Amino acid sequence: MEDERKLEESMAEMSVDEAKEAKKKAKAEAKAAKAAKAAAKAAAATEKGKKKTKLGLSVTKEENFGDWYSEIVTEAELISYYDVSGCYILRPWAYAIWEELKAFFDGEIKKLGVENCYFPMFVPESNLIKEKDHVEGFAPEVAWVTKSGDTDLDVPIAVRPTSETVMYPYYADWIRSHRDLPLKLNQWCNVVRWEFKHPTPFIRSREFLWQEGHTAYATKAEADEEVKQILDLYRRIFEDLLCVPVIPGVKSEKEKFAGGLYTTTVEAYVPANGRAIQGATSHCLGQNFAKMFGIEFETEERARALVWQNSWGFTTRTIGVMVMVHGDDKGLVLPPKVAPLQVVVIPLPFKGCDSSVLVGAAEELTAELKAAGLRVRCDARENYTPGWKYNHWELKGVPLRIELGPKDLEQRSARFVRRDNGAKEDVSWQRLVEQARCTLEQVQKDLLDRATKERDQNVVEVRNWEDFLPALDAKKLVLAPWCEETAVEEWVKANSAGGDGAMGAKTLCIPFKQPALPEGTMCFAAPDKPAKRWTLWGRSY
Ligand code: 86X
Repeated sequence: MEDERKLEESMAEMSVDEAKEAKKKAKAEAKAAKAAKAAAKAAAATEKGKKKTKLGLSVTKEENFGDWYSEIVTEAELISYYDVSGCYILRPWAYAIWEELKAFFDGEIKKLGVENCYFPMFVPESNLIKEKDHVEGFAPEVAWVTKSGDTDLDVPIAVRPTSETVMYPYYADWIRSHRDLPLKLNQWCNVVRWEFKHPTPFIRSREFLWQEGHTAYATKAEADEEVKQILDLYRRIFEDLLCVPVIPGVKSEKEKFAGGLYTTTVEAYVPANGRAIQGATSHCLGQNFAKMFGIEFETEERARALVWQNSWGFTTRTIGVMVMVHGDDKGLVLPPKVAPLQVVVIPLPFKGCDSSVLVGAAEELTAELKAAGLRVRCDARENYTPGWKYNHWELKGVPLRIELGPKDLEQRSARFVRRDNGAKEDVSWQRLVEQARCTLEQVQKDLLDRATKERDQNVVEVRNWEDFLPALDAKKLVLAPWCEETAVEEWVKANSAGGDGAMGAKTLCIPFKQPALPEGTMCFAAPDKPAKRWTLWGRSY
């Protein structure tokens, strides 16, 4: 009540627009706080539910996907909620996955000649403003430092929401001649965007980790080539590492990064709620930023020219997408290539059997797998039962469990149990390493295959408006011939928002892989306009 009154008072001194903005912000803050409370409540309910059922999760993925997700990310010890709404602690289990993604991408961009660097996280007010068009729409999301102790700073300093305005003044300085090109820099860092939409761990947080690549070339052709190469690395992060199929394509004019020339993207699908999610983006910025920041060079012919620039990024959101796609009612299901632990070995002591021999053998097998380069742990803890350990490591998503009981010991074999499908197999010690490798490879392949089948079943081709909404409401992504007019895109969005609060559909991308488009095909949403290309639509994050 008191807060509300204060807000009203201070609003009296603002312009109408400012007051509107402040009111919107306060409302959104209240909403975010409410969401955080709900999450905490869900976590408390989990505690209760678990005690009753003794199972890891208190809701199924199908029953309540939102609660399932909140629970799984905390119960599997990926994240902890933090006291600032929209900010999360990345615990070692999540950070180790991030490190795997990072190692892959970092190695690949180095092969392309990209160098790593680090720029400050603070943006002077004057730099941020230089770049008006690009910043304008984002302004409400920028976080500012205005004080040190209780003294106001002379000039407020922004916290980077992305680093174009931090880096490009220096590009203008460093680039003089065609001999200084190409310039290819990348940084691994955190960024802050003070979003007011409902926050979700990994998927939408106010601070997140990412890499941002910023490159400059003498020619558009070189820039175009790199945009594609980077997008393909993003595709590989999703498909080859996270086992999540993606659709690569180009964004519509409405959905592209406004400061750039064109935006390419990889788009993923979350079957549980039928929503699409942008996986990563690779932009060709054209010469827009070069003009704004004066990034010019002298050509071989001694002429002045503007550089062609790209920027590209992927974030910790990738982890959230993987959790949503593969997780099940027992917990996480981790693809072997990114799993912090790929194998857990569990000795099964039995009454009347010498457990020290059993544990010794389990530890030997563990050492052998480790020596072969696998990420393995032997869980021989005596204060937990085997059943508890099964649940625990299933919740954490470890791809392969190896059980060793007295019978196995006798037969010099071990029991393999796959996390993804529960398949069991007895393997002789002689073939242990070979079989473990082979099983993990099979899991990696099967996860992508299954997710691809499911995704493919949920992308439908639609040729007219009548079929569009029913497909969306059946949780599909829709591929439809479109005239590529922004007004039609806006009309579709407005007319696909459900009465039940379902959001409107957006264009996700114009896929590079296009079905045939017969001459004379009309736009699905504007039947008087010729269609230009098949476009992917969906309700999205
Ligand atoms: C767009 C563009 C681009 C480098 C990437 O997508 C990959 C890595 N950057 C980022 N974007 C903004 O430019 C932006 C700017 C401000 Cl001021 C903001 F508050 C939020 C933003 N969000 C996205």
